[in-house]
Amino acid sequence: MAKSEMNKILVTGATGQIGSELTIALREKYGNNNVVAAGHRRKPSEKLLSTGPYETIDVRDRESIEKVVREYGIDTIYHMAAILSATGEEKPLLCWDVNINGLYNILEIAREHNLRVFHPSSIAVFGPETPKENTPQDTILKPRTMYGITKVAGELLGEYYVRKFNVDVRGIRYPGIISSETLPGGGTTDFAVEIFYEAIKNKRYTCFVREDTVLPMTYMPDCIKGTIQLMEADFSKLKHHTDFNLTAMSFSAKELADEIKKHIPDFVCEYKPDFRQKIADSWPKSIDDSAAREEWGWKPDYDLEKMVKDMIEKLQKKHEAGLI
Ligand code: AKB
Repeated sequence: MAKSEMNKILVTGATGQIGSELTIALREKYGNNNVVAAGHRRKPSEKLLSTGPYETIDVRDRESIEKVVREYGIDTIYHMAAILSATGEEKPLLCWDVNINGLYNILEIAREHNLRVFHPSSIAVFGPETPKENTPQDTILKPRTMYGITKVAGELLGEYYVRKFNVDVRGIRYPGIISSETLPGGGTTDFAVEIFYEAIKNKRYTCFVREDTVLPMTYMPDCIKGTIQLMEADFSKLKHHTDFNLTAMSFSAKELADEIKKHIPDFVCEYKPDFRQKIADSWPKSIDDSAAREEWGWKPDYDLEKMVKDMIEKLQKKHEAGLI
């Protein structure tokens, strides 16, 4: 499909951490009425409701998706609805149901209606046997979490639809995403967002991973930029489709706390690892994203220092306004 024809977008998981900001960015780019936000359980924000159409969709219910696709003449789906790693370990069957059956419904609808699909993958596709430093694009995928298993299966299923049915499916292996608009929920990298809210509100945070836990991360403006950039890339030039490695920075929990302390000197961070430590330990510390750089021009703008400064400025304003 030519770029100019892409103008009716559906975002599932639009009330989530990434979906909420992606929807607004897509509305700004393609026009408010051309981007339908769809949520399920979380309450949509005022901003989401006031800037364009909103629908309730359970991605496990194919009819509920198809109805919206027909009603709005959708041609592109950003399928952001998912159960993340930590919730996935607590509710593995729900994780399989939402992540796999939900994706299957989206792909089948895409095949029948000739739609384009963005489906996020994650660093959770990697496991303990994967090289941890500068993790290659094409490497061992033996995750130990149900979330990781659904993401590997999702990458493969998406690629199957590309090859077998000629469906345009693309995806990025998101690292931890740090953002100031909507709190994440149920992920292992959530500590890297929560720490900011607690530092600003209470000057204290109890972190659920050890201080030496290093993970790859990206700031939301880069995440949004990269996602839209991949979807605008020339499909025929892509060698990979559904599984692009992507990163902007890597740091330990302590390095993050120390950077925050530069802005909030009396901030105190304690470390009390829980079950999420094991998940974090099975993931890479740093990522080789050269395929994304070469195939569609990925280049992040934010490093640790710049991201922390921006996060603190944004959240401090929200705090002063009584919003957090
Ligand atoms: C999680 O922690 O589960 C997610 C992810 C890295 O996919 N943020």
